Amino acid sequence: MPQLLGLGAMADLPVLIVGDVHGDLERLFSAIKPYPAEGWHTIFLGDLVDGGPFGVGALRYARDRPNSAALLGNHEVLMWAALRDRAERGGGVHAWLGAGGQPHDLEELARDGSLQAWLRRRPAMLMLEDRTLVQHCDSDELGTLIPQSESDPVRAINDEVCRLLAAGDTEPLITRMTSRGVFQRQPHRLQAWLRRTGARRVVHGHTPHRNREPEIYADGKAINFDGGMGRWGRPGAFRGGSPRGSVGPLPDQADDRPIDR
Ligand SMILES: [Mn+2]
Repeated sequence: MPQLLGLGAMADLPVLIVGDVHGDLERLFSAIKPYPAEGWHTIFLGDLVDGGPFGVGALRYARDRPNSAALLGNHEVLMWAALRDRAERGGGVHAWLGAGGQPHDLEELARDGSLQAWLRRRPAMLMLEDRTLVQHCDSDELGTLIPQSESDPVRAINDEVCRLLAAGDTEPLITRMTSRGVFQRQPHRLQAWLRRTGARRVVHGHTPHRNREPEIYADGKAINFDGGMGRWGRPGAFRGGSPRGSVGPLPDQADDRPIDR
């Protein structure tokens, strides 16, 4: 059963993955209802905000749900840039509004210092005990933030993302996290990414699929949990998809071959 490295008691629980919510708290609640918090280790894939009306509510839910971890999505970074530029209504605000940002959510985040402190410490990726790598984007581009020689790329990327967020330097993150479809289009980059991180497979959100179950591809080496669940979503994106395409247990890994390094 897939488990998260180094989480003590939580490691005994099966893993529940929650893909992009985009402010649709109502659909999130109905999709997650069959999975009580005490029975699951829940991992939110990011993009909880923007599109729908309850982005900050979704952030607070992910923060407060027991036995949970929440990853950073590109929309959380866009919102972080909007918060930085809020006083002068600068470029970060315009970019975020264009991506579906909800002004009332920004006001709510601006009033909540402890939520801000939580948000800027979100990891970009996590490695589970079964060597499943969990991240928001279906791309390897965050890897360019750190040297190729780095021995623990997941930790180094998370450290660098944390440093950039604290410094308000969001552009390097936004450009890299907007990238999508890389693993689907360029399987050799997926292979190289798995080799570099020491992962057997990657679980991601970010690019809506239209299946009624999470989309398994590349011979099981990648699983997409963004089923376009949010009814509002990102402007122009597929929306209102099957909640079961976005929320469900992490499948056990059929393939137990050694890591191909
Ligand atoms: Mn995204």
